[in-house]
Amino acid sequence: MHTTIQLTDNTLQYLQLEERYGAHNYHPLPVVLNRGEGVFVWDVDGKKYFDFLSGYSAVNQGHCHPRIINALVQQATKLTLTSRAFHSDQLGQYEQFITQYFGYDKVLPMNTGVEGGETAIKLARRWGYTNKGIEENKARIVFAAGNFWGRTLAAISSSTDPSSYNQFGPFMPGFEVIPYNDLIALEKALQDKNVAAFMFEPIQGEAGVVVPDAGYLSGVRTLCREYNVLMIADEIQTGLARTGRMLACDHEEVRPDILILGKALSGGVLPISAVLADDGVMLTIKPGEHGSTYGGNPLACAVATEALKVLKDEKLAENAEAMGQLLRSGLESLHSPYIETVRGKGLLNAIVIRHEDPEAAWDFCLVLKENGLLAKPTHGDKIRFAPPLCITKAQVEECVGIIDKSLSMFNH
Ligand code: PXG
Repeated sequence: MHTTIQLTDNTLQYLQLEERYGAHNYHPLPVVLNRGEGVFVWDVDGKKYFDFLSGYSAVNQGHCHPRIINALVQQATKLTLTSRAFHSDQLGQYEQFITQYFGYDKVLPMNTGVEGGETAIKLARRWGYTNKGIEENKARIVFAAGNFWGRTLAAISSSTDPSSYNQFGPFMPGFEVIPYNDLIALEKALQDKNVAAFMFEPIQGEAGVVVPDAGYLSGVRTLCREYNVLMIADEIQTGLARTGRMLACDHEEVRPDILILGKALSGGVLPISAVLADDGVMLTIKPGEHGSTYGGNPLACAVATEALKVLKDEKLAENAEAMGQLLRSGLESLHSPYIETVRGKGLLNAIVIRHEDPEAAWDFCLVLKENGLLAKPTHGDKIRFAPPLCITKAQVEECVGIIDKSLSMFNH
C-alpha cells in the first residue's frame, strides 16, 4: 500500500504545466512553492513548511535573507554584467575579500558548482604538466566512489551512479575511481606519477551524507603532500558553515590545495561558484585559457560578499554545530523501528529508512510534507535533513516532534 495524498486543483495545475512543457529530468515532491523566509517556505495554497533541504545546502543563510537581498537589489540597479572583457568596480574587492576570508592567494570565479569542479580539474591538469612534469595528455585525476559533483560530461565520467552516466558515454579519459574513506587505496593510486590530483567531498552529500572516519581528511592531506598530488576539496555542499565549521576540512584543520565553493556562496540567490588556490596552481592558467561570460559578474560579487559576511556575523557555523547535535540526539531518542541510522555533522544530516518497501523513504517524505516539513530521499532509502542554519532550538524541537508524529502515522 502506498501513501496517497490529496492535492488541490491549484497545485495540480502547476504540476501539469511542468509535466507538459518541461523536460522530465527531475522527480520532485508534489509541492509547489511560491515564498520563502528564513527556515520556512510556503506553497501556492498558503501552507507553511520547514525546509529541510535548503536547496541542497544553497540556502544556509535562510530563504530571502534581507541583507543578501538588499545587496542584490542595490547592485542590480547599478550594474549587473560587464563580461570579463572589461573590469568592474566589484570584482577586485570581492576577490580580495574572499581570498582573505579563506586564506588563499587567488580566486577564480565561476557560476555553477559543476563549473567549479571543471575549473579545479583543468587547473590540476595544467599544474601537472607545468609543475609536476607529467607528459602531455597523460595527467590522471583520482576520485572517490559515490562522488557527486554535477551533471556535465566530465562530472558523470567520474560517477559510480548508473543513473548519472548510463547511455551518456563516451566518457572523459584520465579519470580513476577508488573507494571513499580508504587511505590505503588512495596511497596505491597516488603512486602513479601521472596523477595530478585527488578530488573528493569531505562528507559525501548526494551519496547520502557519508561521513568518513576521523583522520581521513588529514590522511588525505598527508598522502597528497607526500606524493606531490593536489588535494582538491569539493566543499560545494559541505562548506560555508553547513557542517558546524566554515569548511568541513576545518574539522581536521586541513587546508586543501584547491578549494571549490558554490551553492551557499550566494545564499540561494544566484548560481555563484569559486575556486580558490595559491599562485603556484592558479597562475598556471593564462589569459584566454579559461573563463565564463557570467563568472565574476558584479551582481554575483556583491551577493557573494554579503552572503559570506552573514555566515560570520550570524555565527551560523556555531549554530549549525549546536543545532545539529540537538537534531541528531532528538532523532536518536525516537527509537523508531523505521530509522536504521542517524548520521551527519552540523546540519548536514541523513536518516536511513529501514523498510522492505523500496518506496518507503519517498512515502515517508509525503507524510512529512503533510505534517509541514519538506525533505527529499536520495538513493532510495536515505533522507537528508539539512535545514537552513538559522534554525532555532525551539524550531529543531518542533521538527523532531513533526518527524516523530510522521513516523507514528507511517504504517504501511
Ligand atoms: N559538488 C557537490 C558536492 C554537489 O553536491 C555539485 C558539486 C554541483 O553543483 P551544481 O551547482 O552544478 O548543481 C553538487 C550539487 C540537483 C542536485 O539538483 C545537486 C546536488 C545535490 C543533489 C541534487 O541536481 N549537488
